[in-house]
Amino acid sequence: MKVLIKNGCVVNADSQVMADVLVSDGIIEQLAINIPLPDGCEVIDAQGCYVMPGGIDVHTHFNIDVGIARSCDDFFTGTRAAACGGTTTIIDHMGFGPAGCNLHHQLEVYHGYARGKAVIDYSFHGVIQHIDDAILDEIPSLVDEGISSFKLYLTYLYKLNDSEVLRALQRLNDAGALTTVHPENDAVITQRRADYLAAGLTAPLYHARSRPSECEAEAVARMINLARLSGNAPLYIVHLSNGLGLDYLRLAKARHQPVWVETCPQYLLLDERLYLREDGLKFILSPPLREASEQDALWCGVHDGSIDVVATDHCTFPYQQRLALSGGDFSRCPNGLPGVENRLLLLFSAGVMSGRISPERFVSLTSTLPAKLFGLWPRKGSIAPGFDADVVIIDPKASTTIHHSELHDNADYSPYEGRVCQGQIRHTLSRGKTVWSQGKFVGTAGHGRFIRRQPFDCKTFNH
Ligand code: DUC
Ligand code: ZN
Ligand code: ZN
Ligand code: ZN
Repeated sequence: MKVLIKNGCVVNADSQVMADVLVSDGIIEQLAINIPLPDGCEVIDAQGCYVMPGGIDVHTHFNIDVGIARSCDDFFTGTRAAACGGTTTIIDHMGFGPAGCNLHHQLEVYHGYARGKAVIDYSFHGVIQHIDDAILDEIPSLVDEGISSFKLYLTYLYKLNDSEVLRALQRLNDAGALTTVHPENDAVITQRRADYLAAGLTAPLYHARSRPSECEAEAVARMINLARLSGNAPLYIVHLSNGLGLDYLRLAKARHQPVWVETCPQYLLLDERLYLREDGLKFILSPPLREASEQDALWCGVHDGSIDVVATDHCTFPYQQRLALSGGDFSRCPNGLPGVENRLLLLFSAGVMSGRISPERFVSLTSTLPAKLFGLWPRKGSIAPGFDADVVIIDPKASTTIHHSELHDNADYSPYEGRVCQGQIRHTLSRGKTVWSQGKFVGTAGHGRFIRRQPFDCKTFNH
């Protein structure tokens, strides 16, 4: 089966050329000017559009049980929404199992969640929910099974203490895995939340007040130092929301430490004044939305290269469920925002179309660097011969207004409702198969495959 994408501007992380792209059996076969049309070949006209590597969203939480609720996008609705927004691979976080649950069991459960349901390709991050010899001994065989990154939490029920973090960093590094971390200082949160609740201050704004920027930045700096003490273990900071944390990361990068950092559209585009709205519960996530000035600091990092990846942290709890569970009390509201369908368009509009970043940098942030960091390279993350034909076609001249009624996730709202974006996701191909075209989802459950990821390799980077 062949597909020819004609007349587009093909963008990779390091180049931009006017060229046609020939796809054969799901793989990119050729990239050249004026490729002759083979017999029986499907043609996609990309005149006036960017042809880019499909998005890779390395931060989702489908189906996750957070104790008080389960996120309501599963591997069908979650990957369907991703596909409609131009994302062709997701890496989901395996949820917490029961106390004492082992990593292999977690993996088996997640294969069961995704198999036959996913519309696009997928993988999982391991989650280290407690530390003992048995868990640490399991890590190498999970890496062999294609799970080459593991998340540590410094807060929530499964938080690790510093000595546990040191043990995990060491073993993950030895096994060729990348450590990722949710950095927030749990003691600060516990103290402040108790103080606000005791004073009867339960409105959504106090969610943000109970987890200030310093609480996140302190944990970022601590993790940088613990990684350095663990044989310079590679470290990936998820969902950075503030400039102070970014300054600590810049310092570590200047000292050639192997650290990388992700931010998310919500931290670039939304701010804490939303907590004052009557529907402020819609915006409860952790870390919380910050003061508007933090957005400038993050955009600066997106522009100057000190922020490496933009992912979503997609984690869907409907507004009606938030209201019912919390009764308006932030401390009883499940945390997380939906957004997997809007990541590319939001960053394209506010980044590329507003002149803050180049199309090449957009590709690096949304696809190429995620592929390299998380062991999907050299199979995904570029439009080049031999790579999977995961492609998104974006029309920069059309505009899109975000309305939840037109999205494909299982939420009952969008945090970006009514936002006008310059650009439109015209077409998404997953391994050569059209999954989104001209405003219609045309993918199928079960087309998506589990991708066995390569071990982390520091030599891919200039550290
Ligand atoms: N933060 C959220 O808001 N939701 C999911 C997990 C997380 O770290
Ligand atoms: Zn288990
Ligand atoms: Zn997190
Ligand atoms: Zn998360």
